[in-house]
Amino acid sequence: MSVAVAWLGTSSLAQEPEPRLQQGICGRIASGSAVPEPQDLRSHDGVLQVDLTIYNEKQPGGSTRYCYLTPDGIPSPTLRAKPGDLVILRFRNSLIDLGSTPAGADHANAQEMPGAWPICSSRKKVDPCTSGAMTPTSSNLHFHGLTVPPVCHQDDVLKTSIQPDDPPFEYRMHIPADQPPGLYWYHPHIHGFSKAQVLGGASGALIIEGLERANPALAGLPERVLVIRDQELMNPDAPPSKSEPVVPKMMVDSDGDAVNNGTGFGKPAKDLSINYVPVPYPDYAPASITMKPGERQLWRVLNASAITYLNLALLFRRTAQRLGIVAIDGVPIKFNGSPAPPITWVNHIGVPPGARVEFIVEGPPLGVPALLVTRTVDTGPGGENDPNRALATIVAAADAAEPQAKLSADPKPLPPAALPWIGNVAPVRIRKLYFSEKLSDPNDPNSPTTFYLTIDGQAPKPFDPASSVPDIVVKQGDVEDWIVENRSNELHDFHIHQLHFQLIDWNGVPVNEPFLRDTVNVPYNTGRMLGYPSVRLRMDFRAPNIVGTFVYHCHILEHEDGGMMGRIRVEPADTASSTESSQHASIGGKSDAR
Ligand SMILES: [Cu+2]
Repeated sequence: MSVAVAWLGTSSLAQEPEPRLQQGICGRIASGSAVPEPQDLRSHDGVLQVDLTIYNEKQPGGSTRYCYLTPDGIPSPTLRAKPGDLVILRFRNSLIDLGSTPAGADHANAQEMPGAWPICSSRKKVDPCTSGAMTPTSSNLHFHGLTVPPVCHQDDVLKTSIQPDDPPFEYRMHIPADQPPGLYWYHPHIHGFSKAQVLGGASGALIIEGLERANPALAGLPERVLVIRDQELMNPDAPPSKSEPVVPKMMVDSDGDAVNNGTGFGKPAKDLSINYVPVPYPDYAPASITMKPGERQLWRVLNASAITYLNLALLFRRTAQRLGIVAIDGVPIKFNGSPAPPITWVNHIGVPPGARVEFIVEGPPLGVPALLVTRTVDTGPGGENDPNRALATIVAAADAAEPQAKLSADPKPLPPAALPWIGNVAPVRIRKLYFSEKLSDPNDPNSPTTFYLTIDGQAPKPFDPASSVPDIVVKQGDVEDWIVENRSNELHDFHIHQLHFQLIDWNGVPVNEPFLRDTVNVPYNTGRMLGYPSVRLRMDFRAPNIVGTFVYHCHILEHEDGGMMGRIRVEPADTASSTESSQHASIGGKSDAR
């Protein structure tokens, strides 16, 4: 029995004495292990009550792990609520300043005695709602994808910051009654420190129940939550595996990460893990998942990586199998009047950092070797190396245990959509934004890079956390088209809080994507095109409870931390005007931008 028992929380395994502590407070599972399931915490009588504490811990190699634990020691539980439920999450920050703390310092006391919190009496108490503190030991929570108000104690990340000596901070929010059922997630969002905390492992899944109510074909299916995270390389100095072709000499970027070599092989910028089972470079010894032969399951996959793109495929004897996509970014593809089919069958699916995909898989027949892999992603000449790699072997066994959760066998249909399908709504306005990067020393390709997300026509400047001036003001109730360009030579990953959008055009060419996303790739600039690469997004500001100020940013978190973020204010529907982007304003969806 290994450390994996801490995950399962079943009574039959309770005799195992605190196995997680064998590896420290943010213990992980040995590579090659069975993929454990994060433990579910469900709402009862309309209320989901959770206590979560964030910890960190220095590793012998110098990297830092972060983790969320419940008082019972459950790591990064899957939070499960229904539309309309009340979520009460008491969050405690137990981060320690590892800059000034020797490696190996541990939190054993704080963890075992939840009442005994480190007290720093010299610091003046600051209201976490107005703190805005951005330090390595500050933290907060963002509920990625939820259409909840962007206010303190709900989903504000601009000012909300909880410090290690603060009392437990209560998040209290109602899941909207019309929140689409699907996979969402929670993670820290302190500007400047998001990458360190997420890369260190601070993330967890959040499921809004009822996907089978939107798609009756899912009724009764066993479901499996797979959280794929990236982390610092466990074997940074190892040469590539002998089974790999020879690749160009490894180059590093200004963050010290391996630069994309365009071959699909070579050292990755980061290792990946699947439900905290690492699959490290150079041999990528896969984790394992056991299923009944041929069994249909719903897999809910979250890319909780800080910087790593995924391109998932399921291979049986090296042949890609079909995956039945039913939801993207928490929203069923056939939902709220969208003209999508209820299931779209594909043989691979790209999942940028922050995105989710939910799909039907069929287990392999007995004796057939099967592998969940991520194929290489071309992140551009300035991007990180993201090679082909295995994630998990899929083993068929007649006596395989069922996953812990199963979709309802007898779902009640969801109420009909209250609003017209977004794809049928003409935008009232078109805005153009662009991603760009600048070397601090143009003559030194390894000098630090600054990252910008700019409104077209304005001068690029990194996100200013001290400002309270919104970059964009929109009116609740409106639908707008945003053209997001990429003027840099690496892929970026556009995300906006509080709402979803539909991808309308890709490089100026209409795409047939009758479903919603909250995170989308923006192709990189090769320098050999007439215009800049772009996406056109139909932005849905119709939900009444998104009034307030929040952010949009690149979800490659080192870019977000580096300034690639903007601030948007959604004003109540009855206010006078929103900011005009006059150069590009047009009515009725006719773009003058391309
Ligand atoms: Cu980016």
